[in-house]
Amino acid sequence: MFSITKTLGAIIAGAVLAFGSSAAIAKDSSKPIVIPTHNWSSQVVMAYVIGGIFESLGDNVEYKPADSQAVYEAIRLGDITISHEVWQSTFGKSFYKAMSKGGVIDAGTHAAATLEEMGVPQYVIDDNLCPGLPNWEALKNCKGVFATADSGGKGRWLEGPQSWHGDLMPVRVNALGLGNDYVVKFAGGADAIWAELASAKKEGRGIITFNWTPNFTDAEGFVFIEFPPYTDGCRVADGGDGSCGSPKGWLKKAANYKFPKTHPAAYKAFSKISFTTTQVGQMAALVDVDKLSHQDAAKKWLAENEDVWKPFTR
Ligand code: TMO
Repeated sequence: MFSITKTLGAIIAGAVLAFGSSAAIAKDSSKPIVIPTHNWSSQVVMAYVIGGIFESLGDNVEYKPADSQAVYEAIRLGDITISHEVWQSTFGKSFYKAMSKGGVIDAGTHAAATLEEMGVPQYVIDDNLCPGLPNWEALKNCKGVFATADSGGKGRWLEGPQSWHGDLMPVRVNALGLGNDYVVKFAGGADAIWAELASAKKEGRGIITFNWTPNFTDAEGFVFIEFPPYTDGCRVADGGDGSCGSPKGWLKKAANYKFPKTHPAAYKAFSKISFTTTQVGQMAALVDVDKLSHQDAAKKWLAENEDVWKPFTR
C-alpha cells in the first residue's frame, strides 16, 4: 500500500515536472510586440503602461504612431500587434471589418464603459446659457450662444480631428434639421479642444465640443448632450439617416491572431488587462492636467498602481 502511494506520488511529481518544464519552454518570442500610439492622451499613456507591463515579463516592445482607423487593418496584417483602446462608437466598425476578413481577435473588454459625444462644460448647464440642455432640441433656440468668430453667425460644433469620425457630425447636424443654425468645425488635434474649453471657461462663454468618457474632464464636470438614442443601423454608414447620438459603448482590446502563440505570457496578461473609468481618466489627467510627458505619466502610473497591474501578470 505504502509503495503504491509512493509510486503514485512519483508519477504525479513527474507529471507536474513535465507540465512545468513544457510550460517553461513556451517562452515569448524576443521579437518586439508592436504597440500603436494615436492622438489622444489616455491611449498614448496606456500604450506605455501596457508596454511596461510586457517589459516586466521580459518582452521587447516597440511603439508605432498609427492612424486610429487604419490600425485594425495593420493589426490584421501583423504590422502592429495590438490595440488596447478600441472605442465602440468611433472604431467598432473598422475593428469588426478587419476581424471579419480574418487575422484580428477580440482580446477582451475593459471594465470602463464609454461615451463619445458632443457636449458642454458643466457651467453651461449651471448658468443656464441654453435653457433645456442637455436635451438636444434646446440647441434650436441658442445658436448665438455658441457662435464664434469663424462660424458665420451659426453656432459652432467643435468636432475632433476629422481622422476620428469623418463626416459623422456634419451629417448628423443636417439630419437633425440643425444645418441652418449650426456648423461643424474640426479641431486640429485633441489639444485644440482642451485649449478652446479652457478659454471658453475663462470667458464664461458657451461652447459645444466633442469629448468622451473616460477622460480627465470627468473630474471637472462635462455634460454630454442627449440626442435621439443610438440604434444599430441609425448611422448613414449602416443604412440610416444619421439623426442619432452615439452609443453608450464598450472599450475593447484587439490583437493579431498570432499573438497568443508568439508571446503566450504577454497575451495572457493582455487578455486579463481591464482598466476602469477612474484609471483611464487618471492616465489622461497625468498628461492633460499635470502636463507630464506620456512616458513619464506611464512610469508614474505603473509605480503607483502595482496592486492594479501586477495581478494581470499572474
Ligand atoms: C476615440 N476617442 C476617445 C478620441 O473618442
